[in-house]
Amino acid sequence: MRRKTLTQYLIEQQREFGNIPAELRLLIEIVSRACKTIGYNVSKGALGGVLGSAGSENVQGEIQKKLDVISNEILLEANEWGGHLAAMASEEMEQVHHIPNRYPKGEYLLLFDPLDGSSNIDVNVSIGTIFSVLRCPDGVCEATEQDFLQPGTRQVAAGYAVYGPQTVLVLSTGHGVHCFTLDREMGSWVLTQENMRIPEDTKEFAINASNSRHWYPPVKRYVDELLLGAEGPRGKDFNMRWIASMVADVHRILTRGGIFMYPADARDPSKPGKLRLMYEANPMSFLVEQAGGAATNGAQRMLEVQPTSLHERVAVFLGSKNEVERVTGYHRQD
Ligand code: AHM
Ligand code: MG
Repeated sequence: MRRKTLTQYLIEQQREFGNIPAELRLLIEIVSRACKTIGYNVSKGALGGVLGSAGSENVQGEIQKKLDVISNEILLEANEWGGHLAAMASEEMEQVHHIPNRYPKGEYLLLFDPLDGSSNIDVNVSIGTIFSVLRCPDGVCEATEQDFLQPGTRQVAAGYAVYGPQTVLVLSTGHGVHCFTLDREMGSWVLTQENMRIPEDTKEFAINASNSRHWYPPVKRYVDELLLGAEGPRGKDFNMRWIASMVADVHRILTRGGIFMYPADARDPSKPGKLRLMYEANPMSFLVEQAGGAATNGAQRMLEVQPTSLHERVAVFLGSKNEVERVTGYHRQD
């Protein structure tokens, strides 16, 4: 059987269904090519001298790894010249990145976490890239942070790449979620799973339990009930997985279901959770909803949260619908 490549898939969508404008197709092709380059660098590891710290801090005050910096550069360079973007924003840059004047500008805004799961880089555990695409508001010549602050419902595309045992690209343009596997010999992304679906029920959950003493009561209640298993109110045993790379945890959930949680906790009430709304929570929530799952911040649908700043953090509950609704419901009762 001859499988479809990403290029064929995109052209088909554009031609037959009119789903993907040409400029968006170019954008996705360029991002996917950049992910290929990042994946190549990741796979070199110590041989490519890419492991370890870059000796700098990002806007979040986190020490940047060399691969954080390299991946950010790869995405910036790949996307500057195509004429498809109005501006970019990244976890690794405090300010909006403008398209240099020597290049034409386009109608889209691209946000990314260039290398997600940084703590796993040096230990050879799956890591990835997350991206989100918005339309630049009409009439804007020089996009500012304000232009990016659109709720997740406005995303026109979102996706991630996982650099793991296989390199995969998972993508949605609002018409289902599709998975492409990198054929390393051919250098092409090949469609390997169409219309990924998340089952509504699950027996698997993902949370960093080392923070449990800081959790607020709704999360504590929910996890305690899962841990009681068949003897508790849920009447069934649950299994736990935590990879500490959101891309890998979400990929598992898109593949076989589950719930992923990174809640806000009592450590620092000014920090609502760890993950960032605009380039982690929103693109992942878009994919999860497109696959039939649910995503909230504990209080409301994630995609309806109105962002107030580029790097704001948010509590995240996403995955199998019935579990996300249950834990969100516990927050409402609190
Ligand atoms: P990063 O973007 O700096 O890598 O941080 C985000 C990552 C997520 O991929 C993952 O779910 C989480 O941080 C793990 O956090 P922790 O180390 O607290 O378990
Ligand atoms: Mg991240």
